[in-house]
Order: sequence, then structure tokens, then C-alpha cells
Amino acid sequence: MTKPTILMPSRMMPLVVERLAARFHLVRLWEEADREAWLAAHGGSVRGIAAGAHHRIDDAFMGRLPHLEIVASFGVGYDHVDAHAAARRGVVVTNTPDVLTEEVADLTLGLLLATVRRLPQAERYLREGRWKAQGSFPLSPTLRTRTIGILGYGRIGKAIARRLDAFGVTVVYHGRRRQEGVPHRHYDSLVEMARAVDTLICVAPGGAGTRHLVSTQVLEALGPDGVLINVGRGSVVDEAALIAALDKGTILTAGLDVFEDEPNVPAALLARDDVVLLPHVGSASVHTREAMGALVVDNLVSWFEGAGPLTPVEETPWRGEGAAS
Ligand code: 8YV
Repeated sequence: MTKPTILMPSRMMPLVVERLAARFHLVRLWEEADREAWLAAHGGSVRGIAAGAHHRIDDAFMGRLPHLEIVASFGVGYDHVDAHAAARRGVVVTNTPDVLTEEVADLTLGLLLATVRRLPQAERYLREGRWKAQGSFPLSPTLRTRTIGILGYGRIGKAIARRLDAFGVTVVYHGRRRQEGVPHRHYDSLVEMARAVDTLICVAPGGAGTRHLVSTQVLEALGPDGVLINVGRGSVVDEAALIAALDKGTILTAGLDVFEDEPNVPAALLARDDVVLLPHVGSASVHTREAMGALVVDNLVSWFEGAGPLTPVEETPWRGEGAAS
């Protein structure tokens, strides 16, 4: 039996490349001298895509692959894949949920504490010899009195909330609908929640439905003691509004792991000493990235064994028709 052809548009981690190459006919598109020519000549042979976290898989791209069956995407967020277009084309999309939940939640707590207690600034102070020269580092704000609102109360949001419960701070959430059987208060309106809290943690996925949810109005509602933490997608926060809010003292500070135009971080943020900026490392441990990579491969293997996708996204639910491998 001929091996199904899997297209990898951009480089992925070695574990994924090696496992896919062993099981499938793997095309490393980024190594092709003329990608357009390859797609024109061989697009019809492609049955699956292994998609890195940042490679855009849109309707036009899928249209060049008439026998495409499945897009296995790396990462829990899949705003780089047009899943609605995939659904229209009968193509299944998978992501890598669950395996990164606790890791991202850990990182979020680290970023929150670093931002509120000013840990990077304190470390810089020590390294610059200022402890010796100038005495104690200035007192920081505190987590102790804070009420924390979570935007994106899904798997990762709940894992963050569980950790915050253990820290003894109040947690509430905003989401499209109120969830039953959860210990945290729900707010219908993001602005109302922002008014009721002083710390906003964004874990919301990207895409058109969440773009710029954190607006000037939300930041104003958060208020002058407000701390914004974003670990979901940069597009959820209106970055220009955030910069203006920091400049005007509309909010106190921010800790950001994600940005609107990664890896480009606005100079206005880089210039600020009070914000904590991370290069999108929420899930970026060896342990978790390997688990995510393995799940990309396992989805493709399961599909081409006729057992269906392991973790299809909600736009392309599994209806029980396997691949005819
Ligand atoms: C990605 C993430 O893996 O899973 C997601 O949605 O944001 C990360 O864990 C990251 O985008 C890879 O660079």
C-alpha cells in the first residue's frame, strides 16, 4: 500500500518530522526550492497537513490540495487555520488540547507574580549592583488584596483559577455563557467584570470573535490599580489601546506572553521598565512541547488507520467516517 502524503508547510520539531517521515510520505515544503511549483505539480497527492503553530492554512491554500482530508495543527489555539473553510471542504482539523493545560497555567501564575511583585525589575536591580549602592528594592504592589477576572474560562482558564484559589485570592470569570457546577462567579459583560476586578487574565483563543475584546473601555474599567496578564492570543488585546492606557496611568501595569504581531513587540512596550514581556513561552517546556508534537503525529496516524481523529476541533466534529487508507 502506498503511504499517504503528508505536507509539512514549515519546519516542525524533530520528533514530529522523524515520526511522520517513518510512517508517511512526508513532504517538507519549506525545503522545496519552488513551493508554488511543487503545489501546482503535486498538490493533488496531499492527504494530510502537519501544521506548525504559525503557518496560515486558509481556504485558498486548502483549495490547492483537492484530496486533503486532515489538518493536524500544533497548539491548542488554531486561529491560523481556517477551520470553517475546512469544515465546508469536509476536511478535519485537529489541535493539541489538554497536554499543555497545566504548563500554561503554571507559566501564567509565574507571569502574574513576576508582574505584580516586579520580580524581573528586582533581579535587574540586584545585578546592576543597586542593592549594595542604593539599598533595598522599592516595595512592590501585592497579589494579596486582588480580585482576579479570567477571560477565557476553558480548560486552561480553570487550571489557572484552581491555582489562584490555592493562593487565597478571589476569582471570577467572563465567558459567552455561565458554566454550571463551577466555583467561580460569572459575569455576562466583560466591562462589568473589569469594573469588579483589579486584575484581568486573558486566556481567550484568537480569531475574529475575540479580536480586541480588551479595549480602551475594558482597560478604563479595570482602573488605575489594574494589572493585565495576557497568555492567550495577542489579537485579543487592542495593543495600541493598552500602550495608551499604560502611558496615561489608566491601568497600573501588564504582563504579556503574546502580542498582536509576533515576534514584533512594539517599541513602546519594550521601552517600559514596568511591564513584563515574554516571547510566547506559555507551553514552551521540552516536556510539554514533546507531548504536543506527539499528539499532532498521533492524530494523523489514527486518522490514516481509519480510527478517526483523536482531538478534532469543534468546527469539524468527528462523524465517524475514517480515511480510506
Ligand atoms: C503554541 C500556543 O504552541 O497552543 C497554543 O495555542 O499558543 C502555544 O502553546 C505556540 O503558538 C507555539 O509557538
